[in-house]
Parts: sequence; structure tokens; C-alpha cells
Amino acid sequence: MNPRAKTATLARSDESVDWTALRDDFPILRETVNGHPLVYLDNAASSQKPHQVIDAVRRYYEHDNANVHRGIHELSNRATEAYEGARQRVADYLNAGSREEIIFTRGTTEGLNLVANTWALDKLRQGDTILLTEMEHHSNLVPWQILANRIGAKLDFIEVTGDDGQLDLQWLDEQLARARLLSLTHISNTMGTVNPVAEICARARAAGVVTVVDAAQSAGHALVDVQGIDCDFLTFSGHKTCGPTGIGVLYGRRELLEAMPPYQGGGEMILKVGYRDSTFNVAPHKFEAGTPNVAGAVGLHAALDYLDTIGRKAIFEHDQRLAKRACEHLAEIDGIRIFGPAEGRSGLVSFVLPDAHALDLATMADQKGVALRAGHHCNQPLLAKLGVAATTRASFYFYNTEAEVDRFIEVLHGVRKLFV
Ligand code: C6P
Repeated sequence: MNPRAKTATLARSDESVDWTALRDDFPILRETVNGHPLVYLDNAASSQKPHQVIDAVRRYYEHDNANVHRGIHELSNRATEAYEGARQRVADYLNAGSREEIIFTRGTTEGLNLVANTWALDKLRQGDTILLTEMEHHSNLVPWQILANRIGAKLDFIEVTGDDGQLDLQWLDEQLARARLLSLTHISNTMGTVNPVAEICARARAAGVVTVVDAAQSAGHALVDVQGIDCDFLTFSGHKTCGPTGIGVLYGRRELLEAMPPYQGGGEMILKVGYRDSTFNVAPHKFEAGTPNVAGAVGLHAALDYLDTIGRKAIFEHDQRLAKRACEHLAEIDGIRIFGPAEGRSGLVSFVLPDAHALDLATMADQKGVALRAGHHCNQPLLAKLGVAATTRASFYFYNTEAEVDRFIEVLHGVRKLFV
């Protein structure tokens, strides 16, 4: 274990939480859809928001709203305090060394594009290799393709072994020896695989390879400790962690951030501007041009408080328990293909039925109030490798219940009867 990792944190167990009572915090869970109680199983796409987050955003707009870092007036000071307070909260949540290592972005996608267009564009040269995995979301693939085409760099991939969704790490050291940067997902949004990112980043560090972790599917569900993982960059989205849309986070190791060129130009990111030249602000402000999403940061702060009050260990165990229950029931269906690892998967399950198309299934489940996702899940190359055009995905969160898993299975059986 890395000595800087946060060890004793958030160790509350699954059994000590009243999961059903937590549902009352989420107004949207009282919705009915097509005349049925909503069963929301599309949490990997976006989570729902507790009233604590909604109230925090409302309170900010009703009492503190102004621009940040600019005014000398009271409201601007309050807004600045709220914004920088949120930055500190994120630093604590990720166990970052300091809040200067936290950049606010629009989401995971922007975090990855930021690294590609700053550190990587500055440091990588023609012929350099960027190492990815075959299970990356398009957000962690397309920015690297654009960069590679621009500078003449090469892409290499850690292979996925098959339907079990494991990374084939047997060639990792050889691949790292040829690479300058490794960017990989912590949890796969299609397979539910939890990748051993700390082990992989340690091997990358030994090979002198800079690491980027896509924590879109893990930050709201599990303990994500940047010093424990010992990565160089890590990014996530607020909207998947009970926070608002339009706000996200990029963590960057301080030494790297300080040496990096800015991302976008504009207000906030400068120290002094002349007609022909400018000097830039220090990190993280150097990477946050223009008026930031202050209300989003305030909402994210409330969301992270909310998640830590429950406990991330307990949340992860709960998610896993629901996914396991769903997998056990799904496995009883003849000819079903379930993707992802048999053991240790995160709280989501993706599958293909022999007799019903994924999109038809999700459409008909919606008629019964069950929200699923169907399609390629922004994983087109992975699905092509697996030989499927689309899967149906159920993704769980702490406010889902066992009764909802059973309802999903019941609806699935009902829909199948229409096809066979
Ligand atoms: N996956 C899903 O339904 P943004 O859109 O920037 O908040 O997150 C992008 C992203 C990046 N990496 C991973 C692993 C992701 O799962 C996602 C978003 C959603 O699976 C929408 S496609």
C-alpha cells in the first residue's frame, strides 16, 4: 500500500445503512413513468440528485450568486469562497495533496481533452506511443486519436480478453517500455470491470510513463484515492456522482500542472495581458479560462458531502450486491450473453438476449417504467471486437433496491414472452 494512501476512511459497512430511507432524499424517485413507479437503472449514464444538492444550488443562487475572483463586494467574496471551498472539498474527496491540484472542468470528457491538449500536445512527439485499453469510452479514445493524427504519434492498446471483460496484462511491461503515456478507465461502463489501476500505475511509473485515470464510473461509487493510485491525472464528472451536470474535475500532479501550458485563453487564467503577449496565472486557474460554473461546484460540494455521509465502501458493496443479484437471475435465461467479470464486477450489468434486440428491450421496459440503456454505450470498438452491435445495460446505485432488481427481471421476462 502506498504510504500516502488514505487508509482508514469511509469504512462503514453495507448493513449499517438504511438504504430505503435514503430514497426519500431523491424527489425524482417518486415519479411515475407510463403509469408505473419509476425504476431508474441508468445510473452509469447519469445519477439522480438528492434534495441536499438541489437545495445547495438553489441556496447559492438565492443568497450568494456573483462572479468569482473579481469583485471586492460581499457577494463576489461569498461566491469565491463557495467555489474555492468546493475545490478543497474535491481535494479531500480524492485525497489530493492540495487543492491547487484540482481543476474544474465540464466533465470527464473535458478533463481528458484538457490533458491531451496541454501536457500531451506539449510533451509528445512524432513516433511516440500513447497506450490505451480496448475498453475505453469514446471520451478516452477520440481525443487521443485527434492528437495522434496531429503530431504523428501512435496508439497501442491493452487487450480485453473477451466477454469476461478482463485486461490482458501479460504484455503490459513490454507495452509500457514503448509508451510515453497511459490512459485507462478505472471501471468499464459496459463490462463493469474494476481495473487494478494502482498496480497498473505503479508499473507505468517504474517505466517512466505518465498515467491518466478515467474515474467517470468509479468516483461516485467507490473510494478513489489519487495518492493511493499514484496516478498523474484523474478525471470524473459531477453528474454521475449525485452532482449537477456541466461540472467535472481533473486532478493533476502539481509538478506536472505547473510545467504545463494553458488549455484555453481568456479571463481568469492570466496574470498580465498586453496587446501582443500575456503571462499566465498559476495552476489551477491557468486551466480555467472564463467565468466558471460556480453553482455546479457548489452542487458538487454538496454531492460529495452526501456520498461521504453514507460511505463509499458501503455504496460500492450495495451496488455490487444488486448487480450480483441481477446477474444471478439473468444467468437463468437460456442463451443469454452477460458481459463482464463473474467475480468482483461493479454495480452494472450488460447483456444480450438470444431472442430480443437490445433497443426493443429497453424501449419496452420503459413502457413499464424501467429505465435501462441500450446501444453501444460509447464503446463502439469494444462492441465490434465482441461481435455485437448493441447491449442492454442495467446500472445500479445506492438508492436502488433489491425489489427494483426483481421488478427489472420480471419486466424482462414479460418482454421476452412477446418475442418468443
Ligand atoms: N458514460 C454511459 O452511459 P461525460 O459525458 O464527460 O460526463 O463522461 C464521459 C465518460 C467517460 N468515461 C467513461 C468510462 C464513461 O462511462 C463516460 C460516460 C455514459 O456509459 C454516457 S456515454
